[in-house]
Amino acid sequence: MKRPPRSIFPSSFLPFLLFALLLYVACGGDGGSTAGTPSPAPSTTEPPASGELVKLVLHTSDEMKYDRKELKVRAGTRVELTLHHTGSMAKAIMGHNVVILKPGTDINAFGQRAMAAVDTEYIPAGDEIIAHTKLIGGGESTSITFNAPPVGSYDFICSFPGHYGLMRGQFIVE
Ligand SMILES: [Cu+2]
Repeated sequence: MKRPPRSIFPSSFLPFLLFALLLYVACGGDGGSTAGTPSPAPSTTEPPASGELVKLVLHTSDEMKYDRKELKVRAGTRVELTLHHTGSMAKAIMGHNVVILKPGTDINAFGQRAMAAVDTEYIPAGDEIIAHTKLIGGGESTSITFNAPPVGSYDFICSFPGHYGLMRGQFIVE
């Protein structure tokens, strides 16, 4: 009959051993990934609630205009909207975004409030917005993904100060 041998280490040795092991793992015992623990991919593109993913693209430049006046999707689709700014002017001078507004929104009133919302890059507080991209400058691109709203016609604008008069179009769901 064997009895387990009595530990040859003093009991205070065990915490030290665990600490050394942790240190080894933390320092990249697997061969040195410096990026830390792998993080999941950005969750901006959740799986569609229903229907297919439809990709829409808008281009802008150093002029105050979009290359399209109309965007069209079918009801029930998930929409990926990408905005490209092909100009070279800085965001603070010629920034652009896309803001899709609920039906019945007073664009002028919204645009005036947007102008004052400097801290949130011209996205005012309120409930008129269905979806919006972030504000970008020349050479940048940005995408958003959202579920198409119900059948209808929705205004979209650029909410950068002074742009909504020219930068606007219709987002149509049919
Ligand atoms: Cu703009």
